[in-house]
Parts: sequence; C-alpha cells; structure tokens
Amino acid sequence: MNSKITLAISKGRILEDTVSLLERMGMAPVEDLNKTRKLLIDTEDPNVRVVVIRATDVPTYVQYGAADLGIAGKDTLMETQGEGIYELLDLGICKCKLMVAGRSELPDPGKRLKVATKYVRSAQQYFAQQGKQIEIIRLYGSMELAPLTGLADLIVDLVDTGNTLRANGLQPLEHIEDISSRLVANKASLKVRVGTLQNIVEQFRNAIEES
Ligand code: PRT
Ligand code: MG
Repeated sequence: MNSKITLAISKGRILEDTVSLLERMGMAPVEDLNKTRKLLIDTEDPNVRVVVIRATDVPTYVQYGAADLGIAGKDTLMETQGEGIYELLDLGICKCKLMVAGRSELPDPGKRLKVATKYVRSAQQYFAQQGKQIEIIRLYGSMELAPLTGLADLIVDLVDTGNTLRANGLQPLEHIEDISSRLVANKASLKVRVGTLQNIVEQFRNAIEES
C-alpha cells in the first residue's frame, strides 16, 4: 500500500478553486495541472498526492478507497448512492444552485411533464416529494436545448449567473438545492488512518476559515 494519502480532485470548473485552496494549505500539486499529462501527482505535502479525474468519477474513487479523500460538487454526490463515502466539510467553493427551469411558468399540471436532466436521481426525488408524476429524459449536456426543441417541458440543471438560461429564453422556476464543493472521505480510510486524515481535514478547515 502506498503510504501517502490520495486526494481525488476534479478536472474542469472546480480545479482552479481547488488548487488555490491547496496552495493556501501548503499542499499544492508540484506540477502545473494545466500543462502536465500526469494524472497522479505529488504535492508540497510529502504525505499527500492527488489524482486528477473527471468530476463525476470522484465519488467512485473515494467509495472504493482508490482515493482516501476527494473534492466533489454536492450535485455529483447527490447522484451517487454514497455508500462508503462520508461528507466531511463544505468547502464553500464553486457555488451554484440546482434548479428546475423552463420556458415560462410551470406548464399544465394535468399533463405528465417531461423533464430533461443529467441529475436523474435528484430530479426524481424532488418531483416525488412534490407529488408530481414526471417522465425523466436523461441527457449528458446542453440541457437548455431540450425545452426549445420540444424534447422536454422542463429541465433540472445547475444555475449560477442565470445567463445560460436567459440566453436560451428560459427562466429559473424552482430551487431544489444549494450546491458547493465538499470534502469527502472513504469510510474505511477514516478508521484506519484517522490521525493523518484528521490533520488534513483540520488544514482544510483552517484554509476555508481564512478565506
Ligand atoms: O464534464 P464532466 O462530465 O467531466 O463533468 P462536469 O460537467 O460535472 O464537470 P464541470 O467541470 O463542468 O463542473 C464541475 C462542477 O462545477 C459541478 O459538478 C458543480 O458542482 C460545479 N458548478 C458550479 C457548475 C456550475 N457552477 C455551473 N454553472 N457546473 C456547471 N455549471 C453550468 C450549468 O450546467 C449551466 O450549463 O454552467 C451553466 C450555467 O451557468 P450560468 O452562470 O450561465 O447560470
Ligand atoms: Mg462538463
């Protein structure tokens, strides 16, 4: 077993904020993540290395213990069953909202609404709580197109500034959840390597309190 702690971090939109947090903690990756092709990288902290993977893969690495810790959006975490994963901290980065959006006000409730989303689990749960019967249409991107082309009545997607919705003639309709990135841990690692992990979590806590 590698004695270093492995921290899974996401490529894409979360990366910049994650790296500035790690820099403040003295845990910056030793290579420039925008340039290197390496995916497993040492950090300034000799006890910690990072794996840089797709946002949606972070919970999987942590769940199976391939990474001891991970940083992932709450949206991504809500879509995974989360067994074997423990959410430790709200890092307060990459904030946005998970929302229902559509062309205007909610369409005719008499009809079974079609909802396009990649957040299938969260959408199902939300509409079930509302007692609404819906049909989910799973998409992997550009959800905003669905109501414009008649593929769906509504979408469930992340909203930050609202610019993407506006540019496509859509409106935010209902708020489902506030989203930010979270520090998660593998449950078994937390037991086996409790001392080391507690230290790292404390470093994260201090870094987010400073900011
Ligand atoms: O692309 P891949 O499958 O690898 O993964 P991913 O698409 O999940 O990764 P990425 O990098 O696109 O996003 C990673 C994480 O960033 C998400 O899981 C969220 O936790 C977080 N995040 C924060 C966002 C946004 N804000 C956001 N605004 N992710 C996506 N958006 C998109 C949204 O889907 C919509 O298309 O931005 C658009 C809306 O933005 P506004 O500002 O126009 O409202
Ligand atoms: Mg993406």
